Amino acid sequence: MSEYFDIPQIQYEGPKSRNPLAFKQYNPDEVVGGKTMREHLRFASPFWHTMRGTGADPFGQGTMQMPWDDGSDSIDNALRRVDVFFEFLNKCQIDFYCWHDRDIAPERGTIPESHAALDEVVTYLESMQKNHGKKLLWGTACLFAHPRYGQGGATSPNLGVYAYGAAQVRKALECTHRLGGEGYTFWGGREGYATLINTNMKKELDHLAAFLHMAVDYKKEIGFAGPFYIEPKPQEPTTHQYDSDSAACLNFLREYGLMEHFKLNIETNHATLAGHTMQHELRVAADAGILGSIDANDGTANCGWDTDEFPTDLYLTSSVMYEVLRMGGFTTGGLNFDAKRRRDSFQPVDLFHAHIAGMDAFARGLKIAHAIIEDGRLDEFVAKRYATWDSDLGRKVEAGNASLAELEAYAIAQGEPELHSGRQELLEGLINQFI
Ligand code: XUL
Ligand code: CO
Repeated sequence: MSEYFDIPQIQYEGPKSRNPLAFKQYNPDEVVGGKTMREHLRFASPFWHTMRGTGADPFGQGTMQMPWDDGSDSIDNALRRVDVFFEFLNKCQIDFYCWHDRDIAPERGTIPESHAALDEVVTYLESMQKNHGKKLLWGTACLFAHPRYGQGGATSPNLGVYAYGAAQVRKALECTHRLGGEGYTFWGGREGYATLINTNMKKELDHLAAFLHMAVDYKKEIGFAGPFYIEPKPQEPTTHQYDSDSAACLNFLREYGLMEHFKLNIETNHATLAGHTMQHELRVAADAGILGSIDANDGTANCGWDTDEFPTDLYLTSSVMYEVLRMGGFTTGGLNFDAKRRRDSFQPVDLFHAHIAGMDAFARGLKIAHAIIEDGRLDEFVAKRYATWDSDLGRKVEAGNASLAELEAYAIAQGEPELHSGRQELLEGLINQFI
């Protein structure tokens, strides 16, 4: 196989290294808290950004140099992209990847022809995974790029479009299963509305739930054991996306009896668009027992766009890894860099710089989060803050067995409660000791 990148495999050289093509923090086999970094972090690269991202934006054409890509929608070109991608994964020491059906294979004029094109590429991916020891973190179907999905896929007002989407999801699920995918993601890019004036929201949500129930049925039929993920995002491209944040997803899943079949795949820039921190979104999901996987990126503060930047902020990566460690680590999930290089980072080597920066930031975040947990002062403070609940009455309330009258009697007997400081600034300083 010919080489497309004149770059050696990236190695760990330690924090003092000045080699731009070396890891400074990510040392795959180094053990942190009983597991190697590789096992903790489960990095994935997304086919759509890494291989198909052209750098085009609403104001200008693509900028990325991709000498291997002839720009055609031929199968040859699709297979060559797979070669390039696997060389990249190997050289960056990334064990997992993710795809949309339409990133890896071209759409043809009819559904059977598109399925056949996808099968050809998936057959090749299967052999490449085997030869290179790589795994599919998750697959997904793109129900948002083609003009037919302009008004939604599983929430389209048009049954014909809905059926088309069903055909695509059925096939993408089959392919994910064939590739031993660890999970399968639903991101409802256009599952929402542009305006309520022309929208029957109740009908669209009912249709979305029916669609997902059919996907669950199909998953059982083919024996796909991995979880389904919903990826929340509040808007863009829609004005309002139904899966707007973790809490909205939880409500939807509970309302429609889908909780046991789904986890969430949470993305940083989607959290910030929803007006939340990433840590908030992760905590909401983890507390409900459905934090599945992470789309690891970042956005520009105060910019209302999903800029999908590589995550390099240590405060962010530490808080993410704190939540991941707190829930006991990933099972099927991982850290998928749903991130793209800036438009002016147009050379192939920039792909490496971007992934190295993200991987190093998460390796450091892992160590920081682990050290904070080992230190114990933060968790101890939080536990103490709720100490009054470790009493007979506290336990009674928590078990749902107390009454307002009983609490009133307690309040009268106790008098004005003694308050304790929340010590936010002290704790922020404490966290900085580790960063
Ligand atoms: C879009 C986005 C998607 C999903 C998969 O904002 O994050 O790439 O991750 O469809
Ligand atoms: Co994403």
